[in-house]
Amino acid sequence: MMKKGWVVVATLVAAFGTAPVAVQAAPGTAGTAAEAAAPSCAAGDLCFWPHANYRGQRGRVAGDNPDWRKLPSADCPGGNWDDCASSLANRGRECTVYLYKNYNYRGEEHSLSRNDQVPDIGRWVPGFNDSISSNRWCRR
Ligand SMILES: [Ca+2]
Repeated sequence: MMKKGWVVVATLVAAFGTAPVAVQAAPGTAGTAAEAAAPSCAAGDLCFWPHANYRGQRGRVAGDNPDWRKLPSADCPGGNWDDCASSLANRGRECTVYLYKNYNYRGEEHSLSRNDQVPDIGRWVPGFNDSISSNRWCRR
């Protein structure tokens, strides 16, 4: 067994002399990209922004909201969050959040898992940018 083990090590060194560099580089690159895109959003909240890449004045909710017209925002064209969100982050404590194109949890629906985020809704789901009008948490 000992002899076989030495043979394996020798083969690995010979065949993969540059492998350790590649193995180290891959996780480092992924970590850097994730950190650069990390949005600022408090625990327990669903956060959203009027522009892609978490830009503009951040909005937040912690519960279900059947009508985003009731969520004011000076940074949205209509003065409220209806049809305004372009990026999202789910920092809820329990579950997935469901997002709806229309009021009262109707119309096109898309879900965002807990601790997940979307830097650009238009790239995430074409046609869903600037269209969210209600949200609720967990599947019921
Ligand atoms: Ca809408």
